Amino acid sequence: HIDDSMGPQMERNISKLTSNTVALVLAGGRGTRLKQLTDWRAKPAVPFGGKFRIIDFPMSNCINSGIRRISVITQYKSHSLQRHLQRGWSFMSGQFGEFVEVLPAQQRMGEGWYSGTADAVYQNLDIIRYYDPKYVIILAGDHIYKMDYGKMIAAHVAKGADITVGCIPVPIADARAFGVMAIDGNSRIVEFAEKPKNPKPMPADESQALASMGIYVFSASYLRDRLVADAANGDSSHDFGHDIIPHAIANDNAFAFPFMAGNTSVSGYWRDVGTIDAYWEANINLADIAPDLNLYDKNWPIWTYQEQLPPAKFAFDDDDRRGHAIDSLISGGCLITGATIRHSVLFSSVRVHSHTLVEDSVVLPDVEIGHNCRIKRCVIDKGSVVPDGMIIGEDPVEDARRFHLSEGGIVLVTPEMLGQSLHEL
Ligand code: ADQ
Ligand code: ADP
Repeated sequence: HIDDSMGPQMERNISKLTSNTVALVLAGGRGTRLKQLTDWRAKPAVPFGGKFRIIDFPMSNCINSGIRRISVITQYKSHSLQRHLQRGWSFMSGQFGEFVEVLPAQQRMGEGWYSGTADAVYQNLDIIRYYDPKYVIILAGDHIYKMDYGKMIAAHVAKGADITVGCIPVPIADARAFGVMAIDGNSRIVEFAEKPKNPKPMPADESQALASMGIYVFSASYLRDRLVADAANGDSSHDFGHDIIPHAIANDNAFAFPFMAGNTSVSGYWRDVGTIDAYWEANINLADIAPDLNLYDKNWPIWTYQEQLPPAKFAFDDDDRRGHAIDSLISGGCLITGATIRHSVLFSSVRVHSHTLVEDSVVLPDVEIGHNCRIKRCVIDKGSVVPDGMIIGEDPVEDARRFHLSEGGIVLVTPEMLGQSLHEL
């Protein structure tokens, strides 16, 4: 039984476990449902919350949980991700055996790229073996949440598990996007279906299904044995959700670890910001009066790389019109002159000119919005220059013609759509 009241002995025990753990952050997937936001970057590198990138959340969870050996497995369009990790996450010197390192697909075993999530780990088994951890925690680089992994590893050990899968209830309507499980009274996983057409509801609540969060604690020797066997299996797709977990449930000790208040530092907040609508919603929620995710918790800091920038500035324009923002997150280096910002998130170094209104919008770094614009319910990608007088978010037909209009009516604007070519050769 894992006691939630962390006594000194419990804390010592957990820190022994976390120091014996290596974290592997899977950060190679494209995240196609984020549309043009992932044309030039991997999903874990997508900016989030004014000054972070998505991957900062699982990485910070590791550091805050006492896991100080972190390997990030990259593949798809990893340049900005690698640059971010290099600039922001190289503070662990290696002196005490602590590190953050990047493991790109490099054909260590065989001649291919990573063909699935399990293959991505298999191809790095020799490196993991060299570090010789007792436990390996496998994380997705693309979820927003705050979680103490130490408690999950402690539960794994207490149950005598081979694999422990983090899980969370999700609305049944969303469950088809996940691995869905059923557990017994002892949290043993008794059923698992990867992205089922008809997800099984939870016994206690028919409106919800118990979803895999895609995070796994493995005993290292078990992981090695299973991945070697899986690699030799020509019928396998070499994926954790499709192959490794179903096998473990049928043959070995697989347990679930529920993510909820008590073992998290925020009550059960977990978002897969996989679509433009979910991305917009999760960012805009931070500008609400009582956001679901607390970024101001000094006990659980989210670490990131930040450029040295001057403070955000709000200034009058030449007509004496006040530049101001309400219910908004305004990051360093922003300059708001004679414009109104309402219920929005402005990332670093955004420039908004006079007589302009920005409302319910997420504006990524280094965007310039001209004079006399009206910008509503938009996500504006990094480096965009919105010309004077542009109106976005009022006419869906026009928005869909010029930009990307999401199902939920959010307009995604990128430099390319504005006729800029940042990525020309
Ligand atoms: P998916 O959401 O489909 O399902 P998947 O595409 O397998 O997730 O990617 C998981 C993670 O691995 C992501 O962070 C992704 O970036 C990374 N990744 C994907 N392919 C990779 C590759 N070739 N090399 C390196 N990294 C790669 C999984 C589980 C479900 C679970 C959900 C929770 O299979 O059971 O419910 O995650 O989101
Ligand atoms: P707008 O085009 O929106 O009318 P301006 O470019 O005329 O805005 O700038 C108005 C005010 O904003 C300036 O008088 C100044 O106070 C402030 N400002 C503009 N640019 C800078 C800058 N680079 N650094 C600091 N403050 C600036």
